[in-house]
Amino acid sequence: MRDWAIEQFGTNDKAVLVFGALIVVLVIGVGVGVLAMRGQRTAAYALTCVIGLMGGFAVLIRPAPSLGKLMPTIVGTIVSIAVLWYLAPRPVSEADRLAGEAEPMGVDRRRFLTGAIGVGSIAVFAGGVGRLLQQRFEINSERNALVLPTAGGKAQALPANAQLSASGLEPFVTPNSEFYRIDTALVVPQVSKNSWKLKVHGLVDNELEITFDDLLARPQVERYVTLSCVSNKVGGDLVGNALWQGVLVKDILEEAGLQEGAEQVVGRSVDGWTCGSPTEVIMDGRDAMLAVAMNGEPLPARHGYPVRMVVPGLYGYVSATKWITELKLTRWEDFDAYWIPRGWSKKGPVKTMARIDTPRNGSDQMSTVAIGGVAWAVHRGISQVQVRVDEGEWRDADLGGVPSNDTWVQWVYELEADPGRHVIEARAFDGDGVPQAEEPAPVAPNGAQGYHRITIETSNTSN
Ligand SMILES: Nc1nc2c(c(=O)[nH]1)N[C@H]1C(S)=C(S)[C@@H](COP(=O)(O)O)O[C@H]1N2
Ligand SMILES: [Mo]
Repeated sequence: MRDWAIEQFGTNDKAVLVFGALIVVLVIGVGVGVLAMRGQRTAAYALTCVIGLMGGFAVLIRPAPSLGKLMPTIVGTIVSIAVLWYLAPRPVSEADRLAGEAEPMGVDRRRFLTGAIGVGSIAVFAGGVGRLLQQRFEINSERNALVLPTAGGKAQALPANAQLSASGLEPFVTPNSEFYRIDTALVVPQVSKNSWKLKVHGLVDNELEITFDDLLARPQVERYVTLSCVSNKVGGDLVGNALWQGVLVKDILEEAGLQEGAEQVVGRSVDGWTCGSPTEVIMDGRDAMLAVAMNGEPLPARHGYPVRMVVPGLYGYVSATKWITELKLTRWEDFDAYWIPRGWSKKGPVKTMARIDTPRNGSDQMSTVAIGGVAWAVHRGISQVQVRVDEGEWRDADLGGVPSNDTWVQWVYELEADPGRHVIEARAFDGDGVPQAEEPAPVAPNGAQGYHRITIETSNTSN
């Protein structure tokens, strides 16, 4: 069902899930009400309690359950029972019946109506106050006030030709507001830098506990890194490129001292989500970092404020822990991170991929038109992008500049085609000259592959 929902709703899956849950609660509420009106009060109470218990159970099987997290369910169930007790019609007493109280239903109905309006108003008021209170816990004001130290060393230069001029290309640096978001959090965690701590433990010589101020006091680097999701389909948009600032994970692990068998670096977030990266990848000299800034600002809450991990060359699900609070060193066999038992590979190196961004699939174009897009093989770099028309010869595209092998590259190919329908395909070669895989594969278990292909209709006159 989860796979179907993600397929249908894509990144709107959370909104659909919340809306669906509200509908289900509403339907159950109507059911409880109908039971109560029919005089089956015991059944109505029982159903309310069962729903409460199911809610409590759902909280308990989440990572890091606590009394605080159980509270909304407990309070909600108690309030539901109280409202039910208050609104449900009382059985007419024998005495009243004998005394000939003529319209028990009429009386009940009036009582029910005023009662329901009263309860409804209180509910709306309480909900409004709750929302206002919730804003007090939002981290935006803290984040807006935060001034980060500038990264030491040389800022990485962006070549002037990183951004090519063809129309329809995405910006080389993805603005934060447009950066894709993928995570399992229904509500964006609000983590204050003041309470934030990173625990480094497991197979290390010295356990570390690092506060946000400790982290900021360490040497910082600033690097452009392209981040992509293993769930990105061929041609998909779950990929973005940003300038990240942070502390190298390698420095921290060296200080902690790696022990024999520390093969996997498990990142854990405040909401219990986990992922595992190969220690050798983190330590091999690439800019794997604990990032505090994204495109010159503190991390946006939805992208992991106050600290997240970014590892060039690994898909997000095995490296990019947002709201990170823990790094644990383990053996591969000793721990499976969140997505592993759900059918995804333990290791997730980013696959080489070319994407066509312009023109749009299915569009009408002039016979002379610029085909363009991006290609990435994060950390291996891109050496070549080629385009072919109607399965003809592969032709080299022109590549833009890059600050390093850790980012995508823009490419453009000037097409001159006869009028008619054309299939355009692109493929990329990584820095070692290895072409991207041709054989299509779905996103699970370790990333989609195959050529991105579009169809356009060209003519000699513009329309
Ligand atoms: N805490 C947490 N971090 C997470 C995830 C998550 O579900 N929870 N998802 C990961 C996945 S699958 C990806 S692709 C990246 C996406 O990062 P972004 O939302 O900043 O683009 O975050 C990673 N970090
Ligand atoms: Mo992902």
